[in-house]
Amino acid sequence: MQLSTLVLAALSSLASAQRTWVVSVAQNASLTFSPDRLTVQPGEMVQFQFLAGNHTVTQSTFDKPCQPIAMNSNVTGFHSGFLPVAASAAMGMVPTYTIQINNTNPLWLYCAQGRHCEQGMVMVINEPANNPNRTLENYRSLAAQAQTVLPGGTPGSGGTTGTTNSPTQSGDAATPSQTAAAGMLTAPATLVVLAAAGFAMLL
Ligand SMILES: [Cu+2]
Repeated sequence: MQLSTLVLAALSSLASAQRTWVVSVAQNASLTFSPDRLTVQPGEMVQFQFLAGNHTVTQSTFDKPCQPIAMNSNVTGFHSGFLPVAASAAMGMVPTYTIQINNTNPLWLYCAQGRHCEQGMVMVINEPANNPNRTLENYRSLAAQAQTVLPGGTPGSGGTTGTTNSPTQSGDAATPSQTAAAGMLTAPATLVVLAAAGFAMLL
């Protein structure tokens, strides 16, 4: 009895740990993350699927969009680096970058390519519910007046890269994570991020 309860608890925690939200990067070659606002529970994964062009997903603070978070805080943050969409597409794959969310702190994210951030290529995970100033709209407005900084250091830090078989529709679908298990890195405590990069097979 107690044992089966334990097993169930273990199974359900496994299931929630594997839940993966998908964000399409540059869908239809647009300068967008889609969706650009996600609410994610601790333990769940977010997989960025790089569909076109040459982009990154990089963490900033709210107050200094378009700059790596390490420039403006003591948080290391994560940065996917540029993922080789064209090279992957030739192999029928889509490059991915996956992070695990460890708490409900907001994560403000931008693309560090060119002036994409200034042009609005930003998003938020776990937008604060009780702070009318810290909204995605305000972050995007600040970004429009910012200057994009490409992080130094090691690309792919803080996450896991890989590929996936087929791009899923962006939005609310939860899909099994194929890359989560392989490359978990511990993240700064305030951030709560594990990430993985990978590739996915195109249909
Ligand atoms: Cu971009």
